[in-house]
Amino acid sequence: MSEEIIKTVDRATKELIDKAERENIKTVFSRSEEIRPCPIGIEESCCKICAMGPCRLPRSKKDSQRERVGVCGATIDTIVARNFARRVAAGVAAHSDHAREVAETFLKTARGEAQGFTIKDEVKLLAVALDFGIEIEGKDARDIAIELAEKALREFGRQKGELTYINKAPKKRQDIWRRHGVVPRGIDREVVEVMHRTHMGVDQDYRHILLQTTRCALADGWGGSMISTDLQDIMFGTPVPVLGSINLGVLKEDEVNIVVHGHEPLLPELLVAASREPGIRSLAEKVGAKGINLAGMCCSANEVLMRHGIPCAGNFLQQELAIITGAVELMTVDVQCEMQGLQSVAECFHTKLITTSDRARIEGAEHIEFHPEDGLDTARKILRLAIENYPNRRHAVYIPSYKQDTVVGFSHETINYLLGGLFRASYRPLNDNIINGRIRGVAGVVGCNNVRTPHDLCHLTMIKELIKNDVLVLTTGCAAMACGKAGLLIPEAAKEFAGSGLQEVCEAVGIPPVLHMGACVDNSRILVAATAMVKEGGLGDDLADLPAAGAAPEWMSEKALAIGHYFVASGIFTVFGTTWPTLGSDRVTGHLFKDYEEMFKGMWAYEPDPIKAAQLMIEHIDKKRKALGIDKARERVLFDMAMRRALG
Ligand code: SF4
Ligand code: MSK
Repeated sequence: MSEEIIKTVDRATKELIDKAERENIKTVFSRSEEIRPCPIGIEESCCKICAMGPCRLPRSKKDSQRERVGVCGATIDTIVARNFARRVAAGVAAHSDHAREVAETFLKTARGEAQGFTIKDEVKLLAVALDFGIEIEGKDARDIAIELAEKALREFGRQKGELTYINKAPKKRQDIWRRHGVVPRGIDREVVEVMHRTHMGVDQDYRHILLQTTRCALADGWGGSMISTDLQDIMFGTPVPVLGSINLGVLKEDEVNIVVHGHEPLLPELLVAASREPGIRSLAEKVGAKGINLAGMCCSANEVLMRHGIPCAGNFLQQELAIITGAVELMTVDVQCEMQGLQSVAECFHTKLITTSDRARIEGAEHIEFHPEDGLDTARKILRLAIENYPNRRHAVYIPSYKQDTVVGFSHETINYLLGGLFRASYRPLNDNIINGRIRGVAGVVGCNNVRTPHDLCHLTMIKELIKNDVLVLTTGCAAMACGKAGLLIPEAAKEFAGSGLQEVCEAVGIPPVLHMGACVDNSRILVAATAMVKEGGLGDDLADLPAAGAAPEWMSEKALAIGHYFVASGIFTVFGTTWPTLGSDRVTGHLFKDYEEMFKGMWAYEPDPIKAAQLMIEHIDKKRKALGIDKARERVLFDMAMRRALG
C-alpha cells in the first residue's frame, strides 16, 4: 500500500482538500500532483536568455568532466548567477512597485485628494520626515506629509547617490556596503541594471553579477519595503497588539463573506471602513444576511488583521479552499500571490472574483479598479456586489469549524514600548535578557507556503524548535499565519512551547514567544528592530554581531529570495528550505554560502529539514554569543534551572 502524502498539518485545510477531491475541483494541491518540477529548472541549470537557446546544462552522470557552457560560451556559473539575479530583481520589483503605489496614494492623501484616507499617525510622520532630512519645525502635518511623499517618490527614480534609509543602518554595516560598492542609488535603477547586466552578452562574471544582485536586494529591504511599511503606518496607523481570529473557520454561514486577498492594504482599508457603515449593513440585512463578514487572505490579511482585528481566513495555500467552502460571496485580489486557479474554482460556486489593480487582471474575473480619488465609492460598490450575490449561493455551505485566537501587531515601535514602557521606550530589557542568557537569540522566520512541502509543517516544526531553545521568533507573511493557526501567537504559548528562559521573559512582559510583525513588506520592521538592538548597546556594533538568524522554510515567491538576500547582505545568516535555486553551480552556491560570510558577514544556507535548519540557526546564534563573550551567562541560566529542578 502506498504511503499517503501529507499535504497539510492544518485540519481546516485538510477538510477542504478532501472536499475539493470529492467534488472533483482542481486546486493547487491536485495540480501539483499532475506537474512534477523540472529537474534542470529546479537547480537553474538552464538558460533561455537568447533565442540560440534554451541551453540546458544539467550535470552529466556519465561525464562529470564535460564542460557545461551554453551555445554562446556562457558558463554554468554565469547562467545560474543570472537566473538568481533576475529572480531577486523580480522580487524587489514587486515590493517596490507596491511601495510606489503606497507613496503615490500617500501624496494624494496629503493633498486631500484621496477619498477616505487620512494621516493617522502624526508621531510616525514626524519621525520618518526627520529620517528624510525634512525640516519639521513650524510646519503643519499636511505640508510635512507632502514633502515626505515627494521625497519618498524620488527614491525610486534617483540616479546617483545613496538611498536615504541606508543611513538608518549601523555605521559599520554602511561601511561594509560602501566597501563592496553595493549601496543602492535608486530603487528602479538597481532593478533595471540587473535586467541589463543579465541580458545576453553583458556581465559574465558570476561574482560581479551577484554584487549587483546584492545592491538590488538592499534597494528592497532598505528602500521599497521600508518606505511602504512607514507610509502605510502613517496613513493607517502603526500596529499595536490586537486580538484577532485566524483560519477558515472565521467565515460565517449566515453572513455576507468577503475575502480581501493580495498585498496592498489601500483598498482593504476602505473596505473595512465601508463595511462598518450602517447603510451597507442594512443592505446586507435586506437580503437575509445577519451581517457583513470581512476576512483577509495572505498579506492583505496581515495588514487588516494587525490594524483592525479583521479575521484572517488563511495563508497562501488556503486561498482556493476559502471559495470551496461555498460561503464566499466575493474575493478581491490586487497584486502578488494570487493564483490564477482562483477563477476556475470561483466558477464552480457563486463567488465573484474581482481584480482591483490596474497592473493585474485575471481572465474571467470582473475588474473594478481602485483609484485613491474615489476609493471609498469603489469599496462601497464592491460591498454592494457581494451583498447582492448572497442569495445566489447554490451549494451547501461547508465551513470547517477551526479558528484560533491570535495576538498580532508587534511593530518595532510596539516592542520598544512594551519592553521599556511608554515613557522610557527602549530595547534595553531585550538586550539585557539576551546578555543574561534568558533569551538565547532572535530569529526572523518568514515567507510563504509551498505546495512541494506539507503546508505549514516546516514553519511550525522550525519555530517550535527555536522557541524551545529560548530563541525569540519574529515572524511575518504566511509564516506568521501558520503560527497563528497553531496557537503560537498567544501569550499562553510561552508556557506550552518555550524554553524556561524565554518563557520567563514572555510571562513577565505578557508577550507570546513568537511575535507577529506584519506582512511581507514588513520584514523591514525586523531590520529596524535589529538595528535598534545594535544601537541599544551590549550586542556588538553591527547587525552581523547579533545572536540572530533568519529563515524561510516554505518559501516559493521571488519576493522571498529578495528578502533573504537583503537579510544576508545586512549580515544575517539565513536558511531557506524547500529547494535552492543555485544548486546547478557549485561555485555560485559556494560564493553565496561561504564567501559572503567573508564579504558581508552574513550568508545563505539551504536545509529542507526544519529541525536541522533550526539547529543551524541555533549554532550560529551560539557562535555569535561566544564572539560577544556572553556564552557563559547562558550556561549559568541553564545551570540555575537544573539546580531548581533538582531542588524541586
Ligand atoms: Fe544559450 Fe548563451 Fe543564449 Fe543563454 S545566452 S540561451 S547560454 S546561447
Ligand atoms: S503572501 S510572498 S506567499 S509570504 Fe505575502 Fe505569503 Fe509569500 Fe505571498
